Amino acid sequence: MPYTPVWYMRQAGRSLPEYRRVREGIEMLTACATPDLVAEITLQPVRRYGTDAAIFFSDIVVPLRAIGVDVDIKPNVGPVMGAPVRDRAGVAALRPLEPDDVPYVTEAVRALTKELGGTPLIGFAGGPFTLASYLIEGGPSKNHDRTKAMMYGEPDLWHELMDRLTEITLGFLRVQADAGASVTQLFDSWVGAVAPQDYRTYVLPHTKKIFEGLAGLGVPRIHFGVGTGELLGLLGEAGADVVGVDWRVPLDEAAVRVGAGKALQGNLDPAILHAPWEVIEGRARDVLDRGRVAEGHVFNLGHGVLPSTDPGQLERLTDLVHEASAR
Ligand code: 1CP
Repeated sequence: MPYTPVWYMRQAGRSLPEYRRVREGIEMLTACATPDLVAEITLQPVRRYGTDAAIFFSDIVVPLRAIGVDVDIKPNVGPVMGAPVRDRAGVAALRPLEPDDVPYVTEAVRALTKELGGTPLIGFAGGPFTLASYLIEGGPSKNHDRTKAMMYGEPDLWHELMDRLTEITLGFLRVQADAGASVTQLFDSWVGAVAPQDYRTYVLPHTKKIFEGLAGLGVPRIHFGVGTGELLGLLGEAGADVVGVDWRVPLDEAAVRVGAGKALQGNLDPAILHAPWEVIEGRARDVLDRGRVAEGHVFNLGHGVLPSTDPGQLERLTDLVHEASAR
């Protein structure tokens, strides 16, 4: 590529008027199971911004719902479980995901890869800690207290749950890659809540298995979490090709923490998009400069696009990244 590639986590959805229009009156998980709508929403930000990748429109709880978990996405809340998973029976009910469980994913990915031509489609899944937290807490959580109670108090049950989530996640990523997705990203968004020694014991064996399982598919693997400054080395160790960095650690420092042989993705603070353009431009150039230290850089935000973001600023930012990094 003649410039640094750029896309944005959560580039589809909430901040786009064209998204709000097509979603009117349609529940989130219904939208995720409707291939025409999935394809349209996935393409909207690529058309508007000219990003170098599309991210598949879905959600991290889609594979859970597909294997029979009673989960819904409540507007302005997020994923909510009908019955939180807190014991052996709950864990035992989590069966592996088969391609037949998500025919609408295969159909939408196929249509999209055709439509996108040379633009890569990024498939994704939730990381095991993040999925475990939603299942155990029953919904979004600030402190992940029940999750950690199981992790520390019932380690055998914890590892059994993580084993099952690892299989489900691998299944979901395989379906997307088999249908044509050319990149995968594991969003372990909330794993920054655990200390490094606990990541090593309770999470790393599972994320390693996921990246090993993806190795044969020939798609680049991205690994991302929020607040993971102290975990960056471990996220690299888990086996991804690219480590996503939030805005709290500058990319030149992140490159040292992640270690050799990995590319970095990130890491403009999403809130900076609410600042005057001059501020956005200065900070974006700084991200590009620091990213040059890494062995490969994919420009992105440090987390998802905030719903209140002016799409015009993202359009300008995309052009800036292309111009400023042209070689
Ligand atoms: O009705 C709606 O519009 C609901 C809002 C919404 C949307 C647009 C949710 C509910 N999910 C999504 C789509 C989504 N989710 C995408 C599609 C790609 C895109 O928008 O460009 C992706 C990649 C996700 C992944 C996701 N879902 C993550 C990981 C990424 C991240 O932001 O860290 C997480 C943690 C979720 C859970 C979730 N789903 C929805 C919400 C509001 C949340 C977060 C709730 C919480 O704070 O715990």
